Amino acid sequence: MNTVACPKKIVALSGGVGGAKLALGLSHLLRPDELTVIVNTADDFDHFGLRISPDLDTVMYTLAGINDMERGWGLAGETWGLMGALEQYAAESWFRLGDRDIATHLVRSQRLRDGESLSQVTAHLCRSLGVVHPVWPMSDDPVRTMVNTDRGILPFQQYFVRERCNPKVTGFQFEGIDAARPNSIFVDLLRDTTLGAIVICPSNPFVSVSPILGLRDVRTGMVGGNAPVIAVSPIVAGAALKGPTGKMMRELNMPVSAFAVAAHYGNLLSGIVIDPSDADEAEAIRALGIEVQMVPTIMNTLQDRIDLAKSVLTFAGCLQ
Ligand code: FO1
Repeated sequence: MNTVACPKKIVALSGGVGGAKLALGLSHLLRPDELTVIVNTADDFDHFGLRISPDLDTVMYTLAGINDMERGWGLAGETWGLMGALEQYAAESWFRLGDRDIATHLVRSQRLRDGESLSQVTAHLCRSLGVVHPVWPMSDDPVRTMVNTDRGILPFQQYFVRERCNPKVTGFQFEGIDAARPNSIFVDLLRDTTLGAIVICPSNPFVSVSPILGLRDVRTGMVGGNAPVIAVSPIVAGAALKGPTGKMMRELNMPVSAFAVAAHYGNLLSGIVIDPSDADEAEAIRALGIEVQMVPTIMNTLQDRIDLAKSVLTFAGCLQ
C-alpha cells in the first residue's frame, strides 16, 4: 500500500459510486486505523424479503476490488440466471439481483433476522471480502428516503431504479430520521480530538449525504468540532458526473454548479474541492467563507482516485 504519513483519523461520508471511488483512493493512502467510511443507508429497502443496502454494497465491493466499474453497482463478472428465472414466473424484475450479489443480501437478511445489527453484519461481510478499512452504516436504525415527485411520493428505489429518475422531484423526506441514532463509532469519532478531517465524498448531496447529516447531533458535532469538513463537488462543469444530482438540482430550482453545492452545505464546510473547469466559481464560493481547492475531480482511473484523495488530505492539512 502506498501509504502516506497522516497523524490523524479521517472520516469519509459516502453514498454509492462517487463516494466509493474517493473512499478507494483514501484507502490507498491511509491505514485502516486512520480511515473510517460512514455510508448512507437511507437507500436501503426490502425486496423479495431481502434487505438490500445499495450504498454499503457499492462501497464494500469497491474496497474489495470486486465491483462492476461499468455499471457502477453490483459485482464484476456477474451472471443473471436468477433474473431469468424470476422473469419466467412473471415476478418483479425491475431491480436486478445478480447470481453472486444475491449471496450478500441473503446473508445480510438472515443475520439481521437472527438479531445482529446492520453494523455487525456489515463488519462480517467486509471481513469475508477482505476489506480492511472500517466501513459502517450511518445508523443501525432504519431511515428511508421518500422522494416527493410530480407522480406522488415514491420510495427511493422505485424513483431511482423502477422509474429511472424520470418523475420531477419536488423534495425529499427521510422517514425514521428523527428516531434514528447515528452509528456510535461515528459519534465517537466526531468527538475524537485526533480526528483530522471529515471528507464529504462527491456523492449526491440530497439523497446520499443529507440523510447522514440529518441524523441526530451529526451537524452540530461537525460544526462544533475542530476537524475541518471538506467536501468534493459532485458537479463538474455544470453537470453531475453520474446519477441524477444535476436533474434534481434543476428540478429544485437550483443552479447546477459547484457553487450551489457549496452553498447547500453552507457553514458546515471548511473547504470544498472543485474541478479546474469550475474555476470561475471559486471567488463566489470563497465569499461564502468556504476555502477552495482546485484539482481535477474526475476519477476514471485508480490513479485519479488516489491523486484526488491526496489533494483532499493535503487541503485538509493532513499531509505536508
Ligand atoms: N441500480 C440500478 O439502476 N438498477 C438495478 O437493477 C440495481 C440493482 C441493485 C442491486 C443491488 C445493489 O446493491 C444495488 C443495485 N442498484 C441498481 C444500485 C442502486 O440501487 C442505486 O445506485 C443506489 O441506490 C443509488 O446510490
